[in-house]
Amino acid sequence: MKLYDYPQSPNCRKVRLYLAEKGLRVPLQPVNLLTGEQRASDFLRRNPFGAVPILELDDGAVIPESLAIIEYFEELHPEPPLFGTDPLTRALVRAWERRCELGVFLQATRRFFHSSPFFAARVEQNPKVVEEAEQVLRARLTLINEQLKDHQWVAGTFSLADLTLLAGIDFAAASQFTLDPAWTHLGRWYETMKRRPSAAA
Ligand SMILES: N[C@@H](CCC(=O)N[C@@H](CS)C(=O)NCC(=O)O)C(=O)O
Repeated sequence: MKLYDYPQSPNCRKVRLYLAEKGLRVPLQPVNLLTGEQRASDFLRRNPFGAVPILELDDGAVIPESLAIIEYFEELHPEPPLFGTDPLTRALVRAWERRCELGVFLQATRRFFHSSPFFAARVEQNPKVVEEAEQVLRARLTLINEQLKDHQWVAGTFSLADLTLLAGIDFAAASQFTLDPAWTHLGRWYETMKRRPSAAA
Protein backbone atom coordinates (compact mmCIF):
# COMPACT_ATOMS: atom_id res chain seq x y z
CA MET A 1 0.00 0.00 0.00
CA LYS A 2 1.19 3.55 -0.63
CA LEU A 3 -0.11 7.06 -0.22
CA TYR A 4 0.61 9.43 -3.10
CA ASP A 5 1.51 12.64 -1.36
CA TYR A 6 2.72 16.19 -1.81
CA PRO A 7 4.18 17.63 1.42
CA GLN A 8 2.67 21.14 1.05
CA SER A 9 -0.81 19.91 0.10
CA PRO A 10 -3.34 20.59 2.87
CA ASN A 11 -5.45 17.61 1.76
CA CYS A 12 -2.41 15.33 2.05
CA ARG A 13 -1.56 16.89 5.43
CA LYS A 14 -5.03 16.03 6.71
CA VAL A 15 -4.44 12.36 5.86
CA ARG A 16 -0.92 12.41 7.34
CA LEU A 17 -2.24 14.01 10.55
CA TYR A 18 -4.91 11.32 10.77
CA LEU A 19 -2.41 8.48 10.22
CA ALA A 20 -0.08 9.95 12.85
CA GLU A 21 -2.90 10.16 15.39
CA LYS A 22 -3.80 6.53 14.71
CA GLY A 23 -0.16 5.42 14.90
CA LEU A 24 -0.38 4.01 11.35
CA ARG A 25 2.65 4.02 9.08
CA VAL A 26 1.94 4.06 5.36
CA PRO A 27 4.75 4.51 2.80
CA LEU A 28 4.52 7.82 0.99
CA GLN A 29 5.00 8.14 -2.75
CA PRO A 30 5.91 11.76 -3.49
CA VAL A 31 4.13 13.50 -6.38
CA ASN A 32 5.68 16.82 -7.33
CA LEU A 33 2.75 19.15 -8.09
CA LEU A 34 5.14 21.96 -9.01
CA THR A 35 6.59 20.03 -11.92
CA GLY A 36 3.17 18.70 -12.97
CA GLU A 37 3.65 15.02 -12.05
CA GLN A 38 -0.08 14.92 -11.24
CA ARG A 39 -0.78 15.46 -14.94
CA ALA A 40 1.61 12.77 -16.22
CA SER A 41 -0.09 9.76 -17.80
CA ASP A 42 1.31 7.43 -15.15
CA PHE A 43 -0.48 9.38 -12.42
CA LEU A 44 -3.66 10.10 -14.42
CA ARG A 45 -4.06 6.36 -14.96
CA ARG A 46 -4.38 6.08 -11.17
CA ASN A 47 -6.44 9.25 -10.70
CA PRO A 48 -7.90 10.89 -13.82
CA PHE A 49 -8.78 13.90 -11.62
CA GLY A 50 -5.03 14.65 -11.34
CA ALA A 51 -4.99 15.29 -7.61
CA VAL A 52 -3.37 13.96 -4.46
CA PRO A 53 -3.80 12.32 -2.05
CA ILE A 54 -4.63 8.91 -3.40
CA LEU A 55 -4.16 5.61 -1.62
CA GLU A 56 -3.03 2.66 -3.74
CA LEU A 57 -3.63 -0.77 -2.27
CA ASP A 58 -1.37 -3.75 -2.86
CA ASP A 59 -3.82 -5.22 -5.41
CA GLY A 60 -3.71 -1.99 -7.42
CA ALA A 61 -7.07 -0.60 -6.24
CA VAL A 62 -6.97 3.17 -5.83
CA ILE A 63 -8.94 5.23 -3.30
CA PRO A 64 -9.07 8.96 -4.15
CA GLU A 65 -10.29 11.81 -1.89
CA SER A 66 -8.77 12.55 1.51
CA LEU A 67 -11.97 11.90 3.47
CA ALA A 68 -12.61 8.56 1.71
CA ILE A 69 -9.03 7.48 2.47
CA ILE A 70 -9.43 8.45 6.13
CA GLU A 71 -12.78 6.63 6.42
CA TYR A 72 -11.21 3.52 4.86
CA PHE A 73 -8.54 3.48 7.60
CA GLU A 74 -11.11 4.23 10.30
CA GLU A 75 -13.08 1.12 9.33
CA LEU A 76 -9.94 -1.01 9.40
CA HIS A 77 -8.54 0.56 12.58
CA PRO A 78 -11.41 1.83 14.75
CA GLU A 79 -9.17 2.55 17.77
CA PRO A 80 -8.69 5.24 18.91
CA PRO A 81 -11.98 6.46 17.41
CA LEU A 82 -11.69 9.74 15.50
CA PHE A 83 -15.31 9.81 14.27
CA GLY A 84 -17.11 9.55 17.64
CA THR A 85 -18.32 6.47 19.45
CA ASP A 86 -22.15 6.49 19.33
CA PRO A 87 -24.86 7.99 17.08
CA LEU A 88 -24.79 11.39 18.77
CA THR A 89 -21.02 11.84 18.98
CA ARG A 90 -20.65 10.52 15.42
CA ALA A 91 -23.23 13.05 14.20
CA LEU A 92 -21.48 15.89 16.02
CA VAL A 93 -18.08 14.92 14.63
CA ARG A 94 -19.54 14.88 11.10
CA ALA A 95 -21.24 18.23 11.67
CA TRP A 96 -18.14 19.95 13.00
CA GLU A 97 -15.81 18.31 10.51
CA ARG A 98 -18.03 19.68 7.72
CA ARG A 99 -18.05 23.12 9.30
CA CYS A 100 -14.26 23.09 9.58
CA GLU A 101 -13.91 21.77 6.03
CA LEU A 102 -16.29 24.21 4.35
CA GLY A 103 -15.81 27.21 6.61
CA VAL A 104 -12.06 27.09 7.22
CA PHE A 105 -10.18 24.58 5.07
CA LEU A 106 -12.01 25.42 1.83
CA GLN A 107 -11.78 29.18 2.44
CA ALA A 108 -8.04 28.87 3.10
CA THR A 109 -7.61 27.10 -0.25
CA ARG A 110 -9.83 29.63 -2.13
CA ARG A 111 -7.75 32.43 -0.65
CA PHE A 112 -4.58 30.68 -1.79
CA PHE A 113 -5.82 29.89 -5.34
CA HIS A 114 -6.68 33.54 -5.89
CA SER A 115 -3.50 35.05 -4.45
CA SER A 116 -0.57 32.65 -4.89
CA PRO A 117 1.81 33.09 -7.86
CA PHE A 118 1.72 29.28 -8.05
CA PHE A 119 -1.84 29.47 -9.40
CA ALA A 120 -1.56 32.71 -11.39
CA ALA A 121 -1.26 30.89 -14.71
CA ARG A 122 -4.09 28.46 -13.95
CA VAL A 123 -6.78 30.56 -12.26
CA GLU A 124 -8.17 33.94 -13.23
CA GLN A 125 -7.20 35.44 -9.90
CA ASN A 126 -9.68 37.82 -8.35
CA PRO A 127 -8.80 39.87 -5.24
CA LYS A 128 -12.53 40.01 -4.37
CA VAL A 129 -12.53 36.23 -3.90
CA VAL A 130 -9.53 36.56 -1.56
CA GLU A 131 -11.39 39.19 0.45
CA GLU A 132 -14.64 37.21 0.55
CA ALA A 133 -12.86 33.95 1.50
CA GLU A 134 -11.03 35.77 4.29
CA GLN A 135 -14.30 37.22 5.61
CA VAL A 136 -15.94 33.78 5.71
CA LEU A 137 -12.79 32.32 7.29
CA ARG A 138 -12.79 34.95 10.06
CA ALA A 139 -16.54 34.64 10.68
CA ARG A 140 -16.33 30.84 10.99
CA LEU A 141 -13.27 30.97 13.24
CA THR A 142 -15.14 33.41 15.49
CA LEU A 143 -17.93 30.83 15.85
CA ILE A 144 -15.47 27.98 16.38
CA ASN A 145 -13.76 30.08 19.06
CA GLU A 146 -17.16 30.31 20.82
CA GLN A 147 -17.60 26.55 20.59
CA LEU A 148 -14.16 26.04 22.16
CA LYS A 149 -15.13 28.22 25.12
CA ASP A 150 -17.02 25.28 26.64
CA HIS A 151 -15.36 22.38 24.84
CA GLN A 152 -11.79 21.14 24.93
CA TRP A 153 -12.09 19.85 21.35
CA VAL A 154 -14.12 21.14 18.42
CA ALA A 155 -16.74 18.37 18.41
CA GLY A 156 -16.56 17.70 22.17
CA THR A 157 -14.33 14.64 21.97
CA PHE A 158 -11.01 14.68 20.08
CA SER A 159 -11.81 13.89 16.44
CA LEU A 160 -11.13 14.36 12.77
CA ALA A 161 -12.77 17.79 13.08
CA ASP A 162 -9.72 18.97 15.06
CA LEU A 163 -7.37 17.67 12.37
CA THR A 164 -9.31 19.33 9.54
CA LEU A 165 -9.29 22.59 11.46
CA LEU A 166 -5.55 22.38 12.13
CA ALA A 167 -4.78 21.60 8.47
CA GLY A 168 -6.98 24.51 7.38
CA ILE A 169 -5.51 27.05 9.81
CA ASP A 170 -1.92 26.04 9.09
CA PHE A 171 -2.52 26.24 5.35
CA ALA A 172 -4.01 29.73 5.71
CA ALA A 173 -1.08 30.71 7.97
CA ALA A 174 1.37 29.62 5.26
CA SER A 175 -0.03 32.50 3.17
CA GLN A 176 0.02 35.33 5.70
CA PHE A 177 -3.14 34.60 7.66
CA THR A 178 -2.86 35.21 11.41
CA LEU A 179 -5.16 34.09 14.18
CA ASP A 180 -6.88 37.00 15.90
CA PRO A 181 -5.53 37.24 19.50
CA ALA A 182 -9.15 37.90 20.58
CA TRP A 183 -9.87 34.22 19.77
CA THR A 184 -8.48 33.12 23.12
CA HIS A 185 -10.21 29.71 23.19
CA LEU A 186 -9.09 28.95 19.66
CA GLY A 187 -5.59 30.10 20.61
CA ARG A 188 -5.53 27.71 23.57
CA TRP A 189 -6.79 24.86 21.33
CA TYR A 190 -4.18 25.69 18.65
CA GLU A 191 -1.28 25.63 21.14
CA THR A 192 -2.49 22.26 22.46
CA MET A 193 -2.77 20.86 18.93
CA LYS A 194 0.72 22.05 18.03
CA ARG A 195 2.14 20.18 21.04
CA ARG A 196 0.70 16.85 19.88
CA PRO A 197 3.36 14.71 18.15
CA SER A 198 1.06 14.38 15.11
CA ALA A 199 1.40 18.11 14.36
CA ALA A 200 4.78 17.42 12.76
CA ALA A 201 3.10 15.25 10.10
N1 LIG B 1 -11.26 16.81 -2.68
C1 LIG B 1 -9.91 16.32 -2.86
C2 LIG B 1 -9.03 17.48 -3.22
C3 LIG B 1 -7.67 17.04 -3.69
C4 LIG B 1 -6.86 18.23 -4.22
O1 LIG B 1 -7.41 19.23 -4.69
N2 LIG B 1 -5.53 18.10 -4.12
C5 LIG B 1 -4.67 19.13 -4.60
C6 LIG B 1 -3.54 19.36 -3.61
S1 LIG B 1 -4.15 20.01 -2.08
C7 LIG B 1 -4.04 18.69 -5.90
O2 LIG B 1 -3.58 17.57 -6.01
N3 LIG B 1 -4.01 19.58 -6.89
C8 LIG B 1 -3.47 19.26 -8.16
C9 LIG B 1 -3.03 20.46 -8.91
O3 LIG B 1 -2.82 21.52 -8.29
O4 LIG B 1 -2.86 20.32 -10.11
C10 LIG B 1 -9.43 15.62 -1.58
O5 LIG B 1 -10.00 15.88 -0.50
O6 LIG B 1 -8.53 14.78 -1.62
